[in-house]
Amino acid sequence: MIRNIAIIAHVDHGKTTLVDQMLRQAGAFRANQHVEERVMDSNPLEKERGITILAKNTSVHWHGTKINIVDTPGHADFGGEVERILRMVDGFVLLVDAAEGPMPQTRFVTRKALALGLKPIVAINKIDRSDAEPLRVHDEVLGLFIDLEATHEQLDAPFLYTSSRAGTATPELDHPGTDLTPLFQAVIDHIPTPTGDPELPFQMLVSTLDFSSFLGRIAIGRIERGRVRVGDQVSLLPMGDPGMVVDEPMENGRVTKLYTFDGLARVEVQEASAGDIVCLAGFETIEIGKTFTSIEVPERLLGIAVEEPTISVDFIVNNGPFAGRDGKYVTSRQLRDRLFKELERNVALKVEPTDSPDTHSVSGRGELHLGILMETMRREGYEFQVSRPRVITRIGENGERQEPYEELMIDVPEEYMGVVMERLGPRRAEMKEMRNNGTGLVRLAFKIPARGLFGYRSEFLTDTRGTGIIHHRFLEYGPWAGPLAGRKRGVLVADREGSVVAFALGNLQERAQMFVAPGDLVYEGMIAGENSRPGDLDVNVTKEKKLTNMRASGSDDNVLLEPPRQITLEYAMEYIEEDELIEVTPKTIRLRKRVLQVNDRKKAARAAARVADAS
Ligand SMILES: Nc1nc2c(ncn2[C@@H]2O[C@H](COP(=O)(O)OP(=O)(O)OP(=O)(O)O)[C@@H](O)[C@H]2O)c(=O)[nH]1
Ligand SMILES: [Mg+2]
Repeated sequence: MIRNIAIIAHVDHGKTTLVDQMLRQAGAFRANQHVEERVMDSNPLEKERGITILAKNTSVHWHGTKINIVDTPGHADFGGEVERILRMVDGFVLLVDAAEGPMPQTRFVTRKALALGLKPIVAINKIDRSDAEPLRVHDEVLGLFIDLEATHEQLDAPFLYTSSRAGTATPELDHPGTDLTPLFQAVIDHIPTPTGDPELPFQMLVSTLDFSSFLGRIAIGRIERGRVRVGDQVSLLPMGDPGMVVDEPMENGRVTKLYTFDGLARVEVQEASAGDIVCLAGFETIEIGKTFTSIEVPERLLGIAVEEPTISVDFIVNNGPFAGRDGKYVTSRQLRDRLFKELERNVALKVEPTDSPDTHSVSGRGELHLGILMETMRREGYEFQVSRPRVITRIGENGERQEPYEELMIDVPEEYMGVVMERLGPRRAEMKEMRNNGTGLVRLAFKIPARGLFGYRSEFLTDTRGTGIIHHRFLEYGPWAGPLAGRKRGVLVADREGSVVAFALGNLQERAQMFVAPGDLVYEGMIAGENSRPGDLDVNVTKEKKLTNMRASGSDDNVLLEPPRQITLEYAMEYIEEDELIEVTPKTIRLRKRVLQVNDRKKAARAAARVADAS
């Protein structure tokens, strides 16, 4: 007996924590086994950031039934991944935070899951929160289901009130849950058993990919029908319309390895049959959306469309003065090879060469998607530079230029509503909804060009003193919104190479927020801080105090310095302008001007002014 479920939700609503508890309560761990919190977030970046990046499979046994579980990422950039894995399950557990209620990503993943005809179980989660309003959220989820045209059967979904953290579920708030038994029972009772007939010819859709240096590409999916054994000859069909495939080139080969999921482990098996989720290796041309079949009956399943990227950046070889000091891999060849290798698993990514062999255009689903790639590469020892992100425009049906729009949702204390609206106006945000829940918090929903959001997050956090919550996700393509104002403040640019001196910063910090600290190395053209006014300033951050007697540099003063602003990759991507670059190395992230020499920049500015005057 098998059940296949996906756990879906908006970011942070508690999916991975719930899977932890399901594993624990179903006895997936040995009694004395030490297990880390949110064990499914197994890659180091996931642990560090506390978010799920890749969907992952696991399984538990509950009273004789095997439940395959797919934990999914909640961040909007990875929505495509959720959509793909939904093809290997028969039902889903939708988690909704009992205080936040349905959020943009809740709507997105729920729409996809309902449209596939999957059976839902709703878990109103985090009911232990002091601001939880489970009954209100219950109604909101029902409203969402109706809005998304759920079928009668889907509307009949069991609703549970849960705390992932405590590991409890209950169908009735008056009777607090003690464990997850009601959830397991709901899965057994309401999620259908996979219907595929094991006696029919083998057929399986590749829903996700994995890669191992030992086995090469590994396909993960649910066996639609039939059975498969290690050593079997099977066909991997090319992409195309569903139905019988005749006269198309396909890869016929032998299955070399088969695994199923069992708790945190993958277990090697000799045979698997309809309904189970397996990993299958042995084929070179495995791709998401392709169908495996028996040789005799090459019948293709409906494929999976991979979502189109919406933003792109240039990855450029590091040509700054400090190039090669930190990194192991710095040449254009190494950069190129690494970027193309990424395409094996990162299916929503695009890499394109440009006119310059030093530059590749890399496109993805958002800043987090691209930021994770950059972070991963720098940890592997790569060094490179990144341009300001551009939105990917397209041409509409009537030949008009279109750009991506985002759905933006903001929760703020009432007193900050004014400043939010004031900032978003010039960014071309259009308000769609405003709701005051009476507790002093306001929820605002906007539609805004993706471009308009660049750089807004950090402004928002400052404006609302960290009390606000902001979420956005891709909505649709719409008309080009015209020019948008760039960064309001200029930057301080180092005018020479050297080591940063406290004395110099002491003099500058009145009118600037620094990005560097005493002792840091800077070069001419590197950005050292933010000017509190518009316009860039060339400054000497290596300037020593005139010494009257011998003192060591750097420690020559008792100036009290504000700590420098921490520059993260995502922050940098939002921050920089077109004439600037991010220099990424394993040890540091620096911002710089594209043109490094002060004089060259001045010349370029004069030339630009002349062009502007003439037009
Ligand atoms: N109060 C409370 N906090 C919870 C509960 N479940 C999870 N959390 C907290 O919410 C945060 C996010 O939990 P995760 O399990 O990582 O959420 P997620 O849905 O997997 O997040 P993504 O995978 O990034 O979308 C963590 O800090 C958890 O400790 C709960 O039932 N109650
Ligand atoms: Mg998670």
